[in-house]
This record gives sequence, structure tokens and C-alpha cells, in this order.
Amino acid sequence: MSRYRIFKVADAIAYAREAAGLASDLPLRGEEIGDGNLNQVFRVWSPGEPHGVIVKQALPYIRCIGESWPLTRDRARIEAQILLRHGEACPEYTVAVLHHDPALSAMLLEDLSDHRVWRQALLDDQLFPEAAAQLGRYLARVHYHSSAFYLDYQAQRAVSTRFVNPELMAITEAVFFVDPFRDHERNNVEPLIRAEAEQLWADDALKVKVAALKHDFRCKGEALLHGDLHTGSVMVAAGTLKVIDAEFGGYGPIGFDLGVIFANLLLNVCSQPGRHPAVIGQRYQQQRIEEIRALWQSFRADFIALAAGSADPALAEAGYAQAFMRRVWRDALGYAGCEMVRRTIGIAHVADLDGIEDPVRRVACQRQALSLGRTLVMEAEQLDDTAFNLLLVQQIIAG
Ligand code: SR1
Ligand code: MG
Repeated sequence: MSRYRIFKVADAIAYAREAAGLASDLPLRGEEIGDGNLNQVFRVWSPGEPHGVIVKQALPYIRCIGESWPLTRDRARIEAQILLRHGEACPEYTVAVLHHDPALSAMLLEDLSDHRVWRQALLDDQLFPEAAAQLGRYLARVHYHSSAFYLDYQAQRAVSTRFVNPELMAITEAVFFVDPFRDHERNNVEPLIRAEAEQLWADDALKVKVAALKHDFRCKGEALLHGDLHTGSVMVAAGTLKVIDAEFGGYGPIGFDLGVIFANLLLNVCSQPGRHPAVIGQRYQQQRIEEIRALWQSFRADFIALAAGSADPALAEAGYAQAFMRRVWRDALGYAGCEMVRRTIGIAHVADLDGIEDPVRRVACQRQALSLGRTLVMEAEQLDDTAFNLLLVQQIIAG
């Protein structure tokens, strides 16, 4: 008989007590703290202790939709294994998995209550100056250590088979590359921006580019991706960060993770005119653009340094890692463009745009996000980092 049950607070406490090996008479409290789209999340703590633990459990359906969209609970096992694997490559910046129980579709994670969700910090205009470079370092390490630069043929094939995540990656294919580029019932299009959405849906040249990005997402298994690296998947604190929520992970193109995080910083850029007077908003826009630059620079430098030590004589060839980075950059811009479009008119939006109260300003920011997203997809091949910065200044900051 299955031990699975949908946890209430008391179940989460019981699981935490057993999994963490806590004494049966230690008083414990718990509360549901989840605000994500998919799972339930509880914090369990002992009164008077500064740190507790986090219990995350997969439901047999998508939490934000309900039972009408069933979804494999096996995602919890896959997520725990990805986090453990990423934690081996980069323990400093990956949330620690303390225990996981595939039958309960539950895992015990370190408590990050002394961290903040990066998206929320950005919305509160709180700057974490080191976060971007740290995230670049995290990506270089987790990608390198699961790539052909580090693993030999047999090892990489074995790892990529072990981390196959078909149901969750199929959702990404649908909600990232398919729905937002056509009139699909799952989309969430603000009526005032419907005309711009319809223009995108009729843009055949754009859809050809998106098709190529989707095709690569399926076929270009370069590294074990996080798979959903938006600013809500990053917890920041003074001088450090932790990456959480890897349930959409699996093998795919390295540029995908980079593109998703670039896009979420750019969505924040696009939201600034809706939230601040121009001169203040422009300062925050410059900060976000600087963060993208710092993230890319640290990712690129660390990846190239790691690749120099590759045991594969062909891939370690001088100059190859640099050439590979140029491809990753172009891929990242294309995926960033898709993420900007899908977070504006697809099923899952971001608070940066949706939280703008004034509808006229909100729609102006959404238009900016759609327009920049389209430009990134269309021009990814032509934009080196100088041209990219120029584009941002011309399209956004100069208004
Ligand atoms: C129906 S799932 C929609 C989105 O929620 C998650 O946060 C992922 O971003 C996914 O694409
Ligand atoms: Mg998530």
C-alpha cells in the first residue's frame, strides 16, 4: 500500500521529525509557506531555535491549477536528485537536500529563512551586489560538471539517462515555446495588450526562430540544466545565495538557464517605468543590466577556466571553449526572448509586471517586454555583448 498522502501541517512535522532524526519529545511547529505554482512547502521549527527545516512535497497535480491538470509526483524524486547532483558540483550555491522520500514525494531541505527570494528583493529595490556574479559561478560549475567537457561519453550518457524528466520538460516545451506564440486557451493575455499578442501570433518569421530554439531545447543535451532559473528560484542573503526549485531540470542547451535568468532581470528592467519616476527607475534599470553583464562575465570566465582542465583532448583545444561560449551567448539571447514573451502573455506571469497597479502603465511595460522579447529572438545571432547593451539602452532606457 502506498505511504503517500497529501501532507497537512501535522504530517509535515512528523516527516521532518523522522527524516531529521529529531527526538520524539522535541516540541515542533509548522506552517505552509509555499507560493509556487507546483508544490506544497512547509517550514518546521522548534520554538526558540533560529533554524528549522523545509519540507517540500509534490502533489499529484499542479497546485496553481488544481486536479484538472494531473502531474507525476515522481518530479519530487527527480528534483531531489538534481539538487544533490548540482550540490556536488556547487555546494556553496545549491540548497542542501537533507533527506528525500520518493514514496511520499517529499524532501527535507535546509531552512533559508535568513535569505530572501531575489525577485522580491528586486521588487523592494534591495540590491545584492554579489548575487549576479555568484549565480554565474554556480551555472559554470553545474553545467561544466555535467557536460562533455567533464564527463566521458559513457558517463555523460549514463547521467543524462538517469536525469530524464519527460513530463516536466514537456510542460516547458508547451508553456514556453508553443502556447505563447499562438492563440492558446492556456494563455493569460491582458485585454489591453491583445492586439500586440495577435501581432506576435501572426509573425511567421518569429515562429520559425522559436521553432529552432524549441528543437534545440529537445535535442541539444549539453548539460544538466536547472530548467526554471527565474529570480524566484534564487534565494539571496548578504554576500551569498542559494538556488532552489530544480523540478524542471534535465539535459538541455546551456544557454537555456542563462536566457531564463537574463529575461527575468530584463522583465524587472521593463517594469521600472511602471513603478518609479524615470530618473529613479533608470538607476534600477542600469543595475539590472550591470547584473546581466556580471552574471555572463563570471559564467564565461569560470566555464573557460574549468574547460581548460578538460580531460577530453579535443574539447580542451585552445580557443574551443571561447567559440562554444559565443554559441551559448546567442542561444541564451534567444531563450531570453521566449521567456520574456511567455511571462507576459503565457500561463505563468511575473509579479514585476503584473504587480504594477496602474493599468495604463502596466500595459506600457508589458508592450516593452513583448517588443524586447521579440527583438532578442529575432536578432540573437547578430548581438554580441556590446550590441546587446546598445540595444537595451536604445530600446528601454532612452525610452
Ligand atoms: C503550469 S506550470 C507554469 C510554470 O510554473 C513554473 O514556475 C514554471 O516556470 C512553469 O513553466
Ligand atoms: Mg519553481
